[in-house]
Amino acid sequence: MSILVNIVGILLIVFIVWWFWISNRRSETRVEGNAIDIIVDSGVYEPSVIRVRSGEELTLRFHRKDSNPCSEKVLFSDLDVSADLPINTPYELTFTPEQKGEFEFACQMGMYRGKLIVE
Ligand SMILES: [Cu+2]
Repeated sequence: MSILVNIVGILLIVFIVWWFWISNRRSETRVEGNAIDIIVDSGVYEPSVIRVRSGEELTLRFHRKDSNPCSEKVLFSDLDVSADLPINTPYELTFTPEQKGEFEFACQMGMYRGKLIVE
């Protein structure tokens, strides 16, 4: 019985690692031009890891399809940028990331998570 519990526990860990690391890594995108479309649906930003150049104006075009109020806000807490996303209407968030580094962004409760990599 305890072996079964261990196996379930290990499978759960594998799933969590896959969900938060591998599946996220797969949706990494480098911005071509100065704008990128981001789908907000089913608990994930797609893409969730976005590479951009520092000092260039950047437009993130959010397409929110999730009616859950949790997905309404997007917060870049380290960059002092935030927005309220309407449902089924593209929302353009434009700013210029000046500082190089990795900046997490998330919904208000941190269920949706993404990362902006400024190079
Ligand atoms: Cu949330």
